[in-house]
Amino acid sequence: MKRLPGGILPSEITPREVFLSRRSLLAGALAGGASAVLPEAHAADGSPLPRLQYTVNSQYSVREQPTSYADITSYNNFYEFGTDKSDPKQNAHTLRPRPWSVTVTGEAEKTGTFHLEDILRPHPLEERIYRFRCVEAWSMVIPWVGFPLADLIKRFQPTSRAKYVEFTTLYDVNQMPGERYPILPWPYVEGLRMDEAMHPLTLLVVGLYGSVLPNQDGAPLRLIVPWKYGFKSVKSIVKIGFTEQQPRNTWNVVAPDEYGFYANVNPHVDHPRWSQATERVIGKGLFARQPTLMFNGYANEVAHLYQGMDLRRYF
Ligand SMILES: Nc1nc2c(c(=O)[nH]1)N[C@H]1C(S)=C(S)[C@@H](COP(=O)(O)O)O[C@H]1N2
Ligand SMILES: [Mo]
Repeated sequence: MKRLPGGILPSEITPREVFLSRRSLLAGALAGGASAVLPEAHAADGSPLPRLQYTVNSQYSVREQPTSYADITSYNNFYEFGTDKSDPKQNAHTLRPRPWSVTVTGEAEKTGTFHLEDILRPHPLEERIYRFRCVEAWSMVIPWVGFPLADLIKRFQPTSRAKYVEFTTLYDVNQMPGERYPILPWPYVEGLRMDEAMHPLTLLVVGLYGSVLPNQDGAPLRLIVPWKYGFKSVKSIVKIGFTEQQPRNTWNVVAPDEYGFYANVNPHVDHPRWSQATERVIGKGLFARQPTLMFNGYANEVAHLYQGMDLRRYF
């Protein structure tokens, strides 16, 4: 999709009526910047997804041309809906992303179960265009809409014992039919070290291309850690836990020799079954490959987190 000057996509231009009604809806929030209130209607039936209010964060965005919306929403990994790239788009209509709640547990002053609205309300949304690199050696460039995970973590006041953050996907075989089969140990879980979770690049995402996330991309709330392989970016989160011990993470449990806890994008450490030196660029044809960058191109921002660590051992 073509970008207009100022980084505005043609699809972001809303009819005046829509803009005006949204304005009155969000009047309170607008004074202090747009707040993360998801529109009421959250379609799972293929009708257009509601637009979000957000500011464009160009400081944290790459300059590359984003992958098309069609590719981002039809070439997915979401094993709860099947193992083929085309399965999630076809099957994820059974997920009901509203109403939704998130349980916060563990080593924090404030814990409990919260409506998604209450989780999101204080957080202004930003659009950030990030590189996305899957461990299977393909990549995309994606305009996410979300807010820093760090801002959410601070609200729950983790204690000094909280060394890690664990994220859990919904476990409900009625909404996620793939969970009936032992493809992975369900529910899908992931984790970050606290300093990774607090890094300003780490996002909680609610939208894509300016609209509410489609189910196949992890509605209504998913993680994005742009310097790590895609499997760290857990989808449809229902639980956030603060832990003292390193959490288990699904792909490491399944194949510990192939997938580590850190999963930092690293062209110098190959997967046991394939090279990580280059990547296929989705949307540019089967043969368009480009070199993979250390920490997926975010080395200046994140390399200090791993100073002194042997990245071959902690892969
Ligand atoms: N719950 C859950 N989260 C998940 C996965 C999954 O199968 N289940 N797949 C992961 C993998 S391997 C990748 S590459 C990304 C894909 O995100 P996308 O489909 O939005 O591009 O989601 C990650 N998060
Ligand atoms: Mo992936």
